[in-house]
Amino acid sequence: ETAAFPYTTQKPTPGMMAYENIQFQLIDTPPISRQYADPALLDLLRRTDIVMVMVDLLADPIGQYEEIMGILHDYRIYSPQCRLPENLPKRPFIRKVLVVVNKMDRMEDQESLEIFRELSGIEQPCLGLSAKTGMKVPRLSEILFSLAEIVRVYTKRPGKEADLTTPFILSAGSTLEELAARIHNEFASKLKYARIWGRGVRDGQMVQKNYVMQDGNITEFFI
Ligand SMILES: Nc1nc2c(ncn2[C@@H]2O[C@H](COP(=O)(O)OP(=O)(O)OP(=O)(O)O)[C@@H](O)[C@H]2O)c(=O)[nH]1
Ligand SMILES: [Mg+2]
Repeated sequence: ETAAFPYTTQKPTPGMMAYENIQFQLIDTPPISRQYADPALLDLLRRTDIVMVMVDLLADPIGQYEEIMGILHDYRIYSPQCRLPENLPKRPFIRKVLVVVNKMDRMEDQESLEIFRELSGIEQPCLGLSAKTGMKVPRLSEILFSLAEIVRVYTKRPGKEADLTTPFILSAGSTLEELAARIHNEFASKLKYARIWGRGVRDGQMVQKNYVMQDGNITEFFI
């Protein structure tokens, strides 16, 4: 739901964003500001994978960015790029932050975005887009995919085709053994080797349990 007046979004509202054959769950939230930052909402942010900070290019984006980051810091939510204060009373919540600068409707706005980047000294990943014209909106799902640090892998039976519509999602760096364990605990202990197709391997290359799965790999298990 959108409207020209503020406080349209009153409670966290989930939605999905497609990226190739997977979907990200996005949660649209009410705004936060120095006047009103709902502690329950900040608690939700502490538990998300990626915090997307939306700022409006046409309404003091640097002020908005600094205000939001300040509130996140008050709740001990820090992006991996931030230097942590030395005297934190409790453990910090390190959360990836993506800053999205919206309302880049015109070509000239590119320059304003550069000024925003320079003057804010922003260290987090930052994407300028226009929800209105759709400019750079497809880039958003690509950036979310790379920030998520996940790989999509597929399994097949010998002599059969893999089902490429329903990948297993693993965190980047996961091994063949971890994929096997995801399918069945017992499977991981019985696993002898696998054949792999896709990025970084010869077609049907034999690999061991410690092989690090790559995005798009197709796997045939041998037990
Ligand atoms: N020019 C322009 N206007 C936009 C763009 N995206 C959103 N808007 C307008 O900005 C206004 C606010 O949009 P919302 O989606 O309600 O913004 P919000 O931040 O969710 O606002 P609240 O839910 O009220 O906190 C609406 O009038 C939108 O039409 C854009 O890319 N360019
Ligand atoms: Mg809203």
